[in-house]
Amino acid sequence: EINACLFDLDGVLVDTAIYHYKAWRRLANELGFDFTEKDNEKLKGISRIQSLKLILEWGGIKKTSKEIEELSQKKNDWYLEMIADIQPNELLPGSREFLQELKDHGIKIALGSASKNAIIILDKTNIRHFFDAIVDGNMVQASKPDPEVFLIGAKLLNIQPQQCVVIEDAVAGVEAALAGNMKVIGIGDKGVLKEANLVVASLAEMSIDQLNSL
Ligand code: G16
Ligand code: MG
Repeated sequence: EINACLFDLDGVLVDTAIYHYKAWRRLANELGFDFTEKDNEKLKGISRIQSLKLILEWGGIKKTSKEIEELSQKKNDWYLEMIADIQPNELLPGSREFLQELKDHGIKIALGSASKNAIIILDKTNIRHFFDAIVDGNMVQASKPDPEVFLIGAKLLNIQPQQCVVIEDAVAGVEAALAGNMKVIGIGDKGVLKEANLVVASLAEMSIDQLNSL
């Protein structure tokens, strides 16, 4: 039986994945190279610093840790500019409705995001009140595919991992959920999120019944 749902944020509830992509590409371009949307899949769900290290590798560029810190700050400033005016209408299809359906059925709700900007986004899109627990990038030591972010969420909700479903758009996040002994629903492409227990195109396709059939 499923008693809790743990949501990833970027790419699941809100369409912020595109802003991360734009900001990282701007940085790469400034450093004299580019990367593709396919490369970008590898950045989803991993931390800011890890993303930057991977991008620098792609560009064949070496930087000191001080420079890495400055570059990640620069990307984050651009990202914050892009999300400054984010509106509830940038919630992905079905997000608010599915959160409401879970609430109506007494299923606990947690956030499990790698982002350090998660709370800002929950506030601006008016969905923070749905969450019984919020775990974000400021609270974890190890990032996805490590299960830490979801295990902390389950603990805060006081629900066993086996009774949790994670909803994720990233390969790293699907792996994290499975490593934590949780069920996982992928949002996006079946070919990419092969390991998920179920893959749907968006939360608009989700219903409570599907949770218990996993
Ligand atoms: C998100 C994105 C990642 C991003 C990470 C850190 O995680 O998917 O691409 O690198 O947050 O974001 P920030 O720079 O805002 O701390 P999630 O777990 O919500 O998908
Ligand atoms: Mg995501």
